[in-house]
Amino acid sequence: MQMPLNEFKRALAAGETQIGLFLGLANAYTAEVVASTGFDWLLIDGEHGPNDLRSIIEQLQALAPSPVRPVVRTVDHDTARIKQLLDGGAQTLMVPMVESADDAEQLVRAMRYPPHGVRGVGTAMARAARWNGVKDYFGQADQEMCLIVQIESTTGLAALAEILQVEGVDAVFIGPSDLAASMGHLGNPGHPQVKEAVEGAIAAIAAAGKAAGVFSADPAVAAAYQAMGARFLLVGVDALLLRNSALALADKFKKSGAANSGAAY
Ligand code: 3PY
Ligand code: MG
Repeated sequence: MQMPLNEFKRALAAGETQIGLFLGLANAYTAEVVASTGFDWLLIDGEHGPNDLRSIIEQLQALAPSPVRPVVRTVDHDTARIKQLLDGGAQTLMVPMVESADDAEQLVRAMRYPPHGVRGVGTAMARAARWNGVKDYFGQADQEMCLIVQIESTTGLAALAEILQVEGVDAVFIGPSDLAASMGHLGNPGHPQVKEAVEGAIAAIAAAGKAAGVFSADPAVAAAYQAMGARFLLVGVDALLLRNSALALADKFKKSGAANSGAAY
């Protein structure tokens, strides 16, 4: 069996724009529904979504037959949990709250086998290697890994220039909600100071030749970030799409209230 190629990494390297959606409902069935809707990538959210290793792997399995590119957001920086996700078949990880070049370097090492990193070896148990069925897995695994670090605090923002120098960081995603909180604007990612910080970060990331990503559930804001150079965007959340559609339909008959804007997630 051939090594599965990381098409998301290739698309980012080629400068292609990738439009994506958060999967926060944490199950394979709804992931499969969304996979049929035309998004370029889907973020299986292991940070805030109620996921565990098994539910993440089930979603990767559900998405595998579709051309949509899966990305998994980790709950934290833990090397052992990262190893389990990689063994489960995740090739692109988005890691929250990266605040220094040291953080980023440790994550690069977690995703690579020795001598370039510290990833443990256990391919007989690993879906990633199709249980030793992938030819030359060890020769190809590192190069198919894609690391997206999240900048979402004032500390991370201050360290952005040095984080961008770390070899092995493929892309940088700005988290406006946590960034807003860290700037004293909790719940207001659309605050002008936050938007200005996001715009500055997008420009710095693009100038360093890396792919910049960002989230906004407000289509006008997402389009503006795209126009400024963001190359991979999250433009909504599955749970909010379901809730807002249900609210709107119920409202049509019961006049119960307005849909949630989804500005803060
Ligand atoms: C944030 O906004 O804090 C995120 O992590 C996602 O955009
Ligand atoms: Mg965040």
